[in-house]
Amino acid sequence: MASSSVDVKMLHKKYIEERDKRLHNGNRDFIDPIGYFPDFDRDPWAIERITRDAITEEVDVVMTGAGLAAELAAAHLHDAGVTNIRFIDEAGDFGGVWYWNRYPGIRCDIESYIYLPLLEEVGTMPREKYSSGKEILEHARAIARHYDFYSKAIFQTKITGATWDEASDRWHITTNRGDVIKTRFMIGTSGYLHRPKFPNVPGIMDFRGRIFHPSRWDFSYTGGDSDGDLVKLKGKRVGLIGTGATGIQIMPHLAKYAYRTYLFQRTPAAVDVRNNRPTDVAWFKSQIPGWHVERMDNFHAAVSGEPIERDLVDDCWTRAAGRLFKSTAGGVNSNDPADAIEALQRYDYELMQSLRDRVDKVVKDRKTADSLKAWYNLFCKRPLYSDDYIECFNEPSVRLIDTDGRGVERFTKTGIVANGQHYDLDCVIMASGFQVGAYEPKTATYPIRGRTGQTLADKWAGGVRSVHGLWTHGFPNFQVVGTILQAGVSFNYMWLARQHAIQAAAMISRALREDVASIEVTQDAEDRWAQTMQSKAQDRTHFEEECTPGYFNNEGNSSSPTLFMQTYGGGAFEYFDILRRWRESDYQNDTVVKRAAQSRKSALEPA
Ligand code: N01
Repeated sequence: MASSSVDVKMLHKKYIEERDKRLHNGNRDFIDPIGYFPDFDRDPWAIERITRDAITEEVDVVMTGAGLAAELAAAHLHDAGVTNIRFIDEAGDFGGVWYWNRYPGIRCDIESYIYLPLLEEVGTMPREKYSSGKEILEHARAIARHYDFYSKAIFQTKITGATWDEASDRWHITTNRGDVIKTRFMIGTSGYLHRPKFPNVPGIMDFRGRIFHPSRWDFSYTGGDSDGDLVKLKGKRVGLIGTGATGIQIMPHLAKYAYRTYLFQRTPAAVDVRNNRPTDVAWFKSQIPGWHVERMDNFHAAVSGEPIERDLVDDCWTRAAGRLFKSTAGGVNSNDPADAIEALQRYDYELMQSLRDRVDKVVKDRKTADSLKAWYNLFCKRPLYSDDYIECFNEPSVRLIDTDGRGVERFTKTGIVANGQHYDLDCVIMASGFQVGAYEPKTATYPIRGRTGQTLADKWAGGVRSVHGLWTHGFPNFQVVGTILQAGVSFNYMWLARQHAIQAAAMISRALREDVASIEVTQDAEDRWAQTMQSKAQDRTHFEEECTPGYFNNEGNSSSPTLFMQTYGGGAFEYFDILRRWRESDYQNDTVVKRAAQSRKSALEPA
């Protein structure tokens, strides 16, 4: 870190001033583009429309999605001997977010050796320390081939409803292809980053140029592919909105190809170096069996500030988060003396100052450099890493339109108005994020009706209520994989999804072996988990209130609990231990288990 001394008082004042600008300005309302923008009702990657007859069948398990979390769940089921399964996905292939998001520059910011699931099982060696989206998609396909998942998947198929039938103890799933699929168990694997959002900027529907979200990139308009080479942008004026993980990956490619690229910035991104590099083949081949999970555990221990002998991943995440996240998550705030908190805050100030110093070193134009400096604590937003984002502001084609926290004012037919000035544009790319959050109700596209006929969206309208974030009363034989609310979290989403997959496979395979018709968590168990969540809650209120708005702190709206405050506060290791103890017990205190004989009897009874 470059800077050793910082003016703490000045920085605190500056951070609050910058936060206030954004709290009271800038349009933070969003619209769901689905139904408004035709791009969202079609699949840009579909080579052809699959034609097939409607399916009527009965299986043991349905995965409501075919992303990496679904593949993990299915792989663990496979290992437990459960193979009568089905994946249903609107997409045309496996991959989930990596199927839809193919924008230029897409790359995972978590190390490939811990992010990519099932590396040892499938025998994949990632090409680089941080994989491209293309490579991750290839790996998703390799997993599917390895486990013969293609024969179990129906793609380009939207689920239209899932209803629990108490008489037969089956979920009845219907689709837009006329399918009726009955299943004993249903695993919710639709992820939490599949619903894009557009800011509700006045006039957005009036814009007559090309406008799209990165998760529906239009390469027929830009040319190129996810590696870049956007040759059709030559001569075009392009506007980019968004300085999150997505926006900063796209920007260098626009800068290289468009005649003019305008970045409409509401909040500057805090960007550290990525330092990507090719995999050392000899090192990779020297890993001994079991290395993959060990490395994932080591990463999480490092970023949680747990004691470790050696930081195996050794990147910007482990170096910064190890010291900072534990404190900002409340661990230090609640237990440590005030001087420890002060020391950590000082470390955060210094780290952020080093990022601002880097901007000064790289960017030639002083005004642009000043505008690119981020004034907030590192974990107010997801930390960002790039080796070409800051650098691209030296390109003569690039214009940074710093709206000083206000965001763009409005769209017109021909462009965007920001800071009172009109910018003529041929194309606007809305890297404005996703509806991050719960599996339901925010992101649901179809009703899931439980035992009483209530939908999950209705049940969770006031907040998620569950056991471990995975099971919920009134919805038998239904488990979510890869959820974050009421569950333990990790910056490595795949590590979390793996634990959920292990849980689902253990519970389902055991139920099938023991001829169990249904398992449902009790209301009492749900209430006890709510109490546990409360007793373990990390109080991040002070930290998050001082943050610049973003999806970590409900866009600055403190009237409801923020994302992290709804996650298990005891940490992921402790949470995983709770899951393990639960599945190794007979969980009878928490569930109502119905045997198959009981179910057949009830099915024969008149309604
Ligand atoms: O979205 P975001 P994202 N005017 O919500 C801006 C994952 N991911 O798609 O900062 C102007 O982070 C908004 O501005 P501000 C990852 O989990 C992972 O980039 O709020 N600007 C912000 O800059 C990530 O966290 C990888 O002021 C407006 C941006 O839009 C999540 O996806 C890679 C605006 C939204 O940022 C989402 O990232 C990529 C307006 N009216 C993504 N409205 C990995 O590598 C919004 N913005 C694993």
